[in-house]
Amino acid sequence: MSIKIGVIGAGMIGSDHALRIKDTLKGGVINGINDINKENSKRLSKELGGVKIFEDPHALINSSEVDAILVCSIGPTHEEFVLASIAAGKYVFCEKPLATSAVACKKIVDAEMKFGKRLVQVGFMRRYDSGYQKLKKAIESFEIGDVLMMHCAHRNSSVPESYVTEMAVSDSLVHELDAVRWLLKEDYVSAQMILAKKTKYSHEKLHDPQMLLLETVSGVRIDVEFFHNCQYGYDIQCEVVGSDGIMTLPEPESLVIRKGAKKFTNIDPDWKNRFIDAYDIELQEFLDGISSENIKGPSSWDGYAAAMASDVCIKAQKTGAIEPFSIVDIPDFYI
Ligand code: ISE
Repeated sequence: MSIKIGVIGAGMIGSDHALRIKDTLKGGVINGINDINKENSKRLSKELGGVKIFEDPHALINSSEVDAILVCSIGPTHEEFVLASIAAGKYVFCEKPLATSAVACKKIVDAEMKFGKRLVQVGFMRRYDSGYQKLKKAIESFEIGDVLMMHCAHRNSSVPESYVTEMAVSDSLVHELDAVRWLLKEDYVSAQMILAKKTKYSHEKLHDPQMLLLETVSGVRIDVEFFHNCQYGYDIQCEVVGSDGIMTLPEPESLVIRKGAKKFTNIDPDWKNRFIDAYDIELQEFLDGISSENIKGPSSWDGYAAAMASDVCIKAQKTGAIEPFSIVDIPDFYI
């Protein structure tokens, strides 16, 4: 029997997820949607063949017509909707960030532990990307010896005026903060943020580009360039430097074109396409986790760890100093 899903947030990623459940994945059916923007709800309802629109997100969460919730609304709303889903005893897939502060994520962790079983999966889809998985496997088998450093880049062609300096961390950099911690199986001890020379393509409220320098418990150093108006496309880079060699995240497959005295490959400007397979796999795993009552994907604790890291990075943005992390032990519940 199909799992009945309610989707909160019918914008870009919410619509994509709903349509992949309808058209590509197995075991789920969208039974209700909600969006603060009525036009979005109407459009998505139509694309899904007339799915019921709920005016009130809490009515959707508590409806007997849905078994599980996808939270795809804007970041500041996540805490409220994830907590309400846990209170209703419903499985919930929450897009990143789990919440916009570590304090809010900790409330989710506490509520889930109190409930007594994992209900939450966080949308850190890079963990499902085949390139990142190859890197992880190679790191774990010491293919290049001990990891010493990593160089990462996260570039968007452009972002809207609503995208401000802090969001560059909580909305974008949060992917690296999770992916690097997952790849290395280590927490961070310090972060320093460097605001680079500002591009002429950025707007007043976004300092762009920026650089982050992280250090892990064992002393691995990671630099991340994040650049939100790079103009040329959506580009994610990750190079791992080890004691015995270097490994690079594979580029997405792309035709090599020879034309007009040039040889080139295209770079997709849309971030939704870069990890399209990973999105499919993470959501299928969520549906399968519900069926087997065993949610295995990125947990509330992972969302909390990423939010603690985001908070430190946002502080470091303001102070320009090397900011320390507090080390928090992971509860057995999440091991
Ligand atoms: C966007 O909001 C995302 O969610 C993407 O995953 C991220 O890589 C991008 O930088 C954000 O703008």
